Amino acid sequence: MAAKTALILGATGQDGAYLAELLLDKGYLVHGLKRRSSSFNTGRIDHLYHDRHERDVRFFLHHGDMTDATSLIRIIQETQPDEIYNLAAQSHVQVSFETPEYTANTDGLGTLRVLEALRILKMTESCRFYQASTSELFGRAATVPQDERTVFQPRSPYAASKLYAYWITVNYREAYGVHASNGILFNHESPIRGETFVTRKVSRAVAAIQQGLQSRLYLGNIDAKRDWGHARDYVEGMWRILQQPIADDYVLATGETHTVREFVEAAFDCVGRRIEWQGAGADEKGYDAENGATLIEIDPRYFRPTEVDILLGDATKARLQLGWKPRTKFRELVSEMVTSDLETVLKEAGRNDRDD
Ligand code: NDP
Ligand code: GDR
Repeated sequence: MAAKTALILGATGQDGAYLAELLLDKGYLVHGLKRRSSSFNTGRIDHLYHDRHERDVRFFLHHGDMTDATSLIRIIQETQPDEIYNLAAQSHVQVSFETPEYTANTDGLGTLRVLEALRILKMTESCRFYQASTSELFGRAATVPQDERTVFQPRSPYAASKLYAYWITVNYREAYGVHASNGILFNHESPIRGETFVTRKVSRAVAAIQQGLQSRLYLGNIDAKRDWGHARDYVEGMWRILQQPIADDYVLATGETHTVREFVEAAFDCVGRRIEWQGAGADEKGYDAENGATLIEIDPRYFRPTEVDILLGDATKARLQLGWKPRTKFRELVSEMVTSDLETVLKEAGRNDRDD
């Protein structure tokens, strides 16, 4: 049987990198969309990339943008994928309050552009479509835990844009018979998570503080609760969703929730430091229990205009229908991230020494 062809939109991001690796392992031909940037943006996938002139090359990158329908139509036409994974997005919730129109254009209309390209190219039957939907859709949901039946109450321009993308995916499934599915994924992290998401910000800071390169970590709302899993486990779920005979929508989650505060404590614990907290609200501080040094301060700049207080997912449907379950436990995730950042910080410090 001929190898399947996949197109990953957002191939340069955290999930794109893990998914490309998974699909290449499964024998797929993988095409990825990357956008033009003034500096290199392929660091996460460079290890997968080989010169086109080498033999047996199965991973290709194409310049395009979710805001540019012409590029999307051209790339889909040229690559003729069996499966499209739409992971491309302005994915930072706080940034979406500052760039709401761009976020809507990329995350919301971008999804429409891809689905419409399938119609224009008469590929509604030949190509399956995965949409990276999010637990942020639940927002201020009244019920905990959240599953596929929980009512959406988005709390940010990001979530509102993803709400449109969710429903347009459902609509193209119902109206045109596209095999189009939503994965409603709860937070998933890894050592290659973007540096401005809270988990990676914390793991990097712990490593830098441990090496004496940073003195403090400034955070926003440390009482927010998230259901954090590992990206490696979640891309496996994305693939399983597209292998189902009938398209459907699935929650992927660990079923455990932790506060940002607990993540911070667990991360410092990885380097043998215990945190004590004093004060409240914006005046709260975290101290090193041993020597009393202030390690964490609250900076209200990181408070969001509207916050999602608690996310906790129920992935029973995915477990029963996809046979999917997350493998990585919270503590293992934190430890893997801190260990990786300790190595990175040491390498960077070594490079700087050489520059001196
Ligand atoms: P990242 O932010 O790491 O990656 C996003 C990807 O989208 C990057 O490749 C980025 O390119 C690309 N991108 C951004 N804007 C555009 C654009 N205008 N045109 C083309 N490409 C663009 O996100 P993750 O990998 O963490 O998440 C993947 C998807 O899953 C996103 O849609 C996110 O919203 C969603 N999601 C993520 C969850 C998580 O916890 N990680 C949970 C639920 C949903 P570049 O590298 O150049 O920035
Ligand atoms: P989130 O992830 O908004 O859940 O979206 P993020 O890590 O940005 O925030 C998680 C929680 O931590 C609180 N927080 C801080 N957040 C950041 N970024 N920086 C801080 O300094 C800080 N201090 C506290 C936040 O207020 C929030 O409550 C992620 C993204 O990957 C989305 O694309 C995805 O859809 C959802 O997860 C599920």
